[in-house]
Amino acid sequence: MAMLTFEAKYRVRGGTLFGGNLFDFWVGPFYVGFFGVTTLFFSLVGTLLILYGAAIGGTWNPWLINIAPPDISYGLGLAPLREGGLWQAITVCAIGAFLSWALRQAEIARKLGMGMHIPWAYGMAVFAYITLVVIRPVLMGAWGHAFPYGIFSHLDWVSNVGYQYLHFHYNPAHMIAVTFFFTTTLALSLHASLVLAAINPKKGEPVKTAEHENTFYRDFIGYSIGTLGIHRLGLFIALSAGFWSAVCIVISGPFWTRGWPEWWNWWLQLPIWN
Ligand code: UQ1
Repeated sequence: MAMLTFEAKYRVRGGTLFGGNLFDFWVGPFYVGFFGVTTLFFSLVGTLLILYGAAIGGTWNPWLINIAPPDISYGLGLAPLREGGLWQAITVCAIGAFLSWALRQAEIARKLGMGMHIPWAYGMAVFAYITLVVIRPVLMGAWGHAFPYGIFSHLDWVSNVGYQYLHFHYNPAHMIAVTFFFTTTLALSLHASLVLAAINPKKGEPVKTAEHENTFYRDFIGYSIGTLGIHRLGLFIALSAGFWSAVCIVISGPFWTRGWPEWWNWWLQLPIWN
């Protein structure tokens, strides 16, 4: 369908989540909507605050720019701008922008009569971020437990927090998360290669369809999950990766304070060894 016919059919007013007709229009290719305006607002303010933080931070080296959360001594209170208050304001802007973006996805999906899979998928990443900068710090009683905004500084934070629990790879939820991450890359590479193989036959051969895709996997492993199924599986394992990442960090501190290798002592303490 030519783009213009396409637009006449799908660029229709109504079905907004919030704001009625007020922001129910497009600017160039982009739908605006109430949440488009709030996304723009929070991203602009947040970006300017980051630039201000960089300007007073002593370096413009992009690797080293660092905007740190308040010291632990501030607890869950507000800190002065230069002592973590900037980090707090930037976090408010980030969460405002991320939630606005998810709601904009939901609004567009609703206008088009689609499912809510995209906002839920994106929302899982937002949930993991909020777990790191809000849920865990609140459970531990200080904003200072959140990670700093900076390329090297956040890597140092990850390394330091990992060593605080001696060997983070022994965290069972981390194990599950990592397994889901790797399985996601495996599934995506299997799926992408299968689709490309089907639609790129030898010169002169007809393009193959889903029947060939199913037959390949039935010949190969005796089972094909199907063209819809592979996307359900993909979404499930990708969301699971994000979910278990959030779990693995939120249990570290609030629910387990010793080294993660020690957690496995439950195995040695099973009564069956007596
Ligand atoms: C698959 O069975 C399938 O259905 C035809 C796909 O859709 C095109 C796929 O991409 C893949 C990878 C499979 C095989 C996957 C499993 C879990 C058996």
